[in-house]
Amino acid sequence: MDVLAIVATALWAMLPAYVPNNAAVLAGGGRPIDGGRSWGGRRLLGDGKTWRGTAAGTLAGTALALALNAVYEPVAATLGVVADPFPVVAGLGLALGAMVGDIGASFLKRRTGRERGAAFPGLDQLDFVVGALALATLFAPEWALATFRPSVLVAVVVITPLLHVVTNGIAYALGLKDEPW
Ligand code: CTP
Ligand code: K
Ligand code: MG
Repeated sequence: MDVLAIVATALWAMLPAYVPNNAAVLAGGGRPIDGGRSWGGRRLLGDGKTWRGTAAGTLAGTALALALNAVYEPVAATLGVVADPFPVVAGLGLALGAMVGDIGASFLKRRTGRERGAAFPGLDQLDFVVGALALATLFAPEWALATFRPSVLVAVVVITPLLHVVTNGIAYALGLKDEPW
């Protein structure tokens, strides 16, 4: 695979994991997942992790995988994407995994004394990648292992933080997000 195909595959395959966080920002609110409970004097997760945001993010990411499947023939071939269409469970794994990774990061932030909205450089940019890859591999092992070959995995880990910084900066500038991370 040449570099362009590697990058195209990385972006295409991770799109269902990129969208959930943004959908959660737009749809978030309502009952927090931790129900307001604390542990060791700190919130378990905090008010920033809600059932509604998590459900909306998971649905949006899964729906995007199906939408990408619908345009697979012309678009994937044109871009040089080297991946089979998303099995539904792969889309679900990527989307739910992204949400779970982000929730896990909030758990770690609260345990380390960081308030809601505090930055945790590195973790903020990669938490959802780890969750998405883990659940996609669990739910759709054949597809995930064939898609995320080592070169594609390296591209994902390099490109995602850059993309994360840019999209969150835009969301912040548009007033959709309280902090640019
Ligand atoms: N959000 C949500 N449910 C989620 C994830 C995000 O409702 N599972 C919404 C919340 O309104 C949240 C916003 O998206 O405030 C931004 O998400 P994020 O930056 O992840 O949360 P923070 O509020 O910064 O909280 P934390 O410090 O725990 O990351
Ligand atoms: K976050
Ligand atoms: Mg935040």
